[in-house]
Amino acid sequence: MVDDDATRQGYLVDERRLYQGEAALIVRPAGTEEVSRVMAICHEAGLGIVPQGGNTGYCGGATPDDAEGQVLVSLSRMNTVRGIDPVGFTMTAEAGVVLADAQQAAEDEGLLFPLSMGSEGSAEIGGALSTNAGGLAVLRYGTARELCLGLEVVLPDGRVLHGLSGLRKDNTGFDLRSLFCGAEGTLGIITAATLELFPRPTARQTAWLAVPDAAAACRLLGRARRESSDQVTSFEYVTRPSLELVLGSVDAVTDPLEEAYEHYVLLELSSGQSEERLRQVSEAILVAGMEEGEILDGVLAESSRQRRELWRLRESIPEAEKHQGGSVKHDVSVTIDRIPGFLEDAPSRLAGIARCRYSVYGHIGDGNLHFNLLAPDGDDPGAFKEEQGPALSECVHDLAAELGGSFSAEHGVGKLKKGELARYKDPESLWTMRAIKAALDPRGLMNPGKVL
Ligand code: 2HG
Ligand code: ZN
Repeated sequence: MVDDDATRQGYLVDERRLYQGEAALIVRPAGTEEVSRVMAICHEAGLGIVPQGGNTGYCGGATPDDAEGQVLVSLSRMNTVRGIDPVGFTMTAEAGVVLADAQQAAEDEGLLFPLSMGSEGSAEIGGALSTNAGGLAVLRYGTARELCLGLEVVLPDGRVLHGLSGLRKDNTGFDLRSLFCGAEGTLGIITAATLELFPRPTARQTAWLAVPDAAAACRLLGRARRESSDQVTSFEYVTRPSLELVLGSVDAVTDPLEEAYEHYVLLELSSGQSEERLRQVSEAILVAGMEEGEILDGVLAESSRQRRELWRLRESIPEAEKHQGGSVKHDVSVTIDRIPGFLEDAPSRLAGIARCRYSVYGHIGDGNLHFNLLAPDGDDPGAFKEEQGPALSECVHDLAAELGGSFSAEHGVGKLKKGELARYKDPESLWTMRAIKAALDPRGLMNPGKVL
């Protein structure tokens, strides 16, 4: 149990400091049996339960609201890797294992756990699965849900669903594991998972490329996938204003190119081939991309240090936005062919609402844009977010919906985007979600006020 006020505070406020919660109790169970006992007691007493992992989420999904009598269950002490199967390429890890530690455990066995994101030093397996986190290598390896082969879940009344399994083929009815991935703790608590591992790539090639526009970036993505036999691991898009935020506020970073361009791509290929072979493949893509006008300029990393520097430019954008007092964040997805249309239409629509600065970047290889809006220079960021944020967000999300896209590609729903879920999700999907929630958690005790 956590009972001193200073430590409690860390659990009661979310990563983005959007929500300040209250909890009657904060408990840190050490194992599944303890989670089960806590859940059974809360169920009996009718107390709401808020599961929490690394508390790095963007939508307030792990923060209790201020309703009285909620119990916050932190999974962080459950941080054991229960085992690695080097033949079946799987890892069974408890919910509180930090992503970076899971990556390290796989690496120690010569394998790869590919779920990777800026917050991997704090984000935990349980939270990543509960929010179906994405990150920087989804294009090649999939989201958290796609990496999950089996789950152990404590149900709202304390019973344990023993679904840990390394089976790749098991067509025996409903896919329960998918149900809990992305449910954000509203159906039960994930306590452990069996996760898919991969061979470690022996070669990596990383390029920072200036491209004429997003349409050219999308064509280049297709080319890179085709010409490398799908060895593209990451294909990240960065616009000049986002790069400038980083160059202006993050230590020890430099623009890799001499000239300034409006649009960039961070391209990474990886394979089990030799470094020379992958280099040849990468160079052939870059030469063809230049000939076809998809690339204007670029550098191919010459060392792992330079690779890390290029990645730092991309990964530091959220931090650079924080230095500006934060942004009105959007995490939208559309099919890749619609990205250029989205980027073309959005500014003209937003111009009618409020003046703003843009920080647009994201996992364009997954059709996922972080379309973030900052206060105009000199304006108060807090007032901008509060006064202009709702109308700007509605406009961005409406446009994504019109293009058949999603208002939340990877950050989930939590508390922040509950209204959007009700607005944009079709009635039949909402009905199905509510029916599942009512069946598993009829008393509405699991993560009250989140998602639905
Ligand atoms: C990223 O891709 C994260 O860097 C954060 O999803 C995005 O801060 C953001 O808007
Ligand atoms: Zn992202």
